[in-house]
Parts: sequence; structure tokens; C-alpha cells
Amino acid sequence: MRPCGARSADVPARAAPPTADPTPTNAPLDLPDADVVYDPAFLAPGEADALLAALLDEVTWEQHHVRIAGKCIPSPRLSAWHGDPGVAYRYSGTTYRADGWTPTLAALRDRLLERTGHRFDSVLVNRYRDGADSMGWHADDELELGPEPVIASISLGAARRFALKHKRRKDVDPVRLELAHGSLLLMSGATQAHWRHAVPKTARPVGERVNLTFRRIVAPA
Ligand SMILES: [Mn+2]
Repeated sequence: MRPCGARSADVPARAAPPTADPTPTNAPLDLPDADVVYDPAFLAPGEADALLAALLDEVTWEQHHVRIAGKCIPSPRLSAWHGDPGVAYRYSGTTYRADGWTPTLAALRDRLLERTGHRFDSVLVNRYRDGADSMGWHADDELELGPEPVIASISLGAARRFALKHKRRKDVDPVRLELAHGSLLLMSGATQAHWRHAVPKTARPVGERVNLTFRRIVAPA
């Protein structure tokens, strides 16, 4: 399949209004068929500030596209794919191939190895410019991630709501978290097989957020 959409570097960000305060929640989450751990204070606030500034500067932001009902639609966020050279990730009809790490992303990868014992080989970086940027319901269940993917999600900048809902069980309540500046959300085990997640749009004034989802590709894309 042809790659979906043109990509452009250095897409200008929208102006960011003031951010709302996050509401921390404590780990671990008590969810059936899932293994989700939330640490609202993975990074110290000053450190998180510095990392956000560095990433906004280092990363070459791209406008990715998604294919919906045969149409090529710009994703409602800016993105970048980094990782060990050649590591490829395919979603929504396009294959992204990594060509290395920025210094800040490599430092965070090493930090996650210390903290979690997992050596991640790639990271999808998403930049939510304001409340109109979002991510629809999905699971990170692409075949190349393997049957039990470990996804380490670091949030920087404005807190955004992160919603989780079980794929099949109507008797299990959906979960909502406000992912705080400097927080770590670790999803592993059967989470992607049984749950979907989303970052909904919001009408309330909200500043810019950068989210890093570190992954390990176990099969060729
Ligand atoms: Mn996801």
C-alpha cells in the first residue's frame, strides 16, 4: 500500500493557553485483564520542565496521516518515530522507520531500563498542541509489538485525560486518569489484548502536551 499522506517537518504549533492542574492518582490500578501501573511523579517537576523544552527543540515534528474509510486524514496531533536505526512500526496504513535517538529520548530510554527492567528499542512521540488534538479509541496491539506488549508512556506538559475501557465487558467501568507532567504510565501483560485507550478532545482551555510511548518491536513490520 502506498504511504498515506505527505509529511512535513517543523510544523508550527498552535498557541498554547494556560494549563490546568493535574489530578494525581496512585498506582497500581485495580483492573481486570490488565496490568497498568501509574506513577504521577516519575520525574521531578524541574526535570520534567527541562525535558519538555529539550524535546520541543530536538524532535522534528511531523504531520502523520491516518486512513479512515479509504480517506487519508491528517492525525489530530503532531508525531515523530524514533528508535534503533531501522526499527519499523506500521499503523494506519503507513510504515515508519526509525533513524536513531535524540539525546533526550536516549536518556529517557535508559532511565526506563533502570526503572522497569525493560530495554525499549523505539518510541512514538505525540504532541497535543491544544484541546482539539486527540487520540481516538484504540489498543496498541499491532502484531509487531508481540502478544503482551510493554508500553511505557511518559507525559510532559499539560495534563490530559486518558481513558481506558474494556473491549468486551460491559460490567467493568471505564477508567479515567489525568496524566500529569512528569508521570509514567506502564501498560503491560494482557492490557492491550483486553482494553482500549484514548485521549479525548476537550473544550476546556488546556496547554500543550508531549507524550512519549516507548515500545519494543518483536517482529518485522
Ligand atoms: Mn496507544
